[in-house]
Amino acid sequence: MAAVLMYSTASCPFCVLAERLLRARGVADITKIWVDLEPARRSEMIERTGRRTVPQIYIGERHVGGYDDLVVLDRAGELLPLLAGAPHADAASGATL
Ligand SMILES: N[C@@H](CCC(=O)N[C@@H](CS)C(=O)NCC(=O)O)C(=O)O
Repeated sequence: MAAVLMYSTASCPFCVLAERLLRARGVADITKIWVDLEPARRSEMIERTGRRTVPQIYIGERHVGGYDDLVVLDRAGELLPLLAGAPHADAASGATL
């Protein structure tokens, strides 16, 4: 299964929802980065993702986005293959990665 990383804060309902969905899809391990405790990691998140809100979720090398993006991916039937490590089409280039 692909590695899952989530930038989070302790008081973040969307982070709870994202974790719940990932667990429901069989994800056992989520690497959490607590940006409320580590300001440098918040800067890293913003620089890396271009976004300021949490959660910000990575599955493997792919930046999925926040909870709403995760739901879109799930409803499109793309979350499980991504978690399984299957190649995916890059939205920007259309290339299969
Ligand atoms: N549409 C976003 C909403 C995310 C959101 O609003 N997150 C809140 C925390 S639950 C947030 O980051 N607020 C700004 C902040 O904490 O600096 C998503 O689904 O992930």
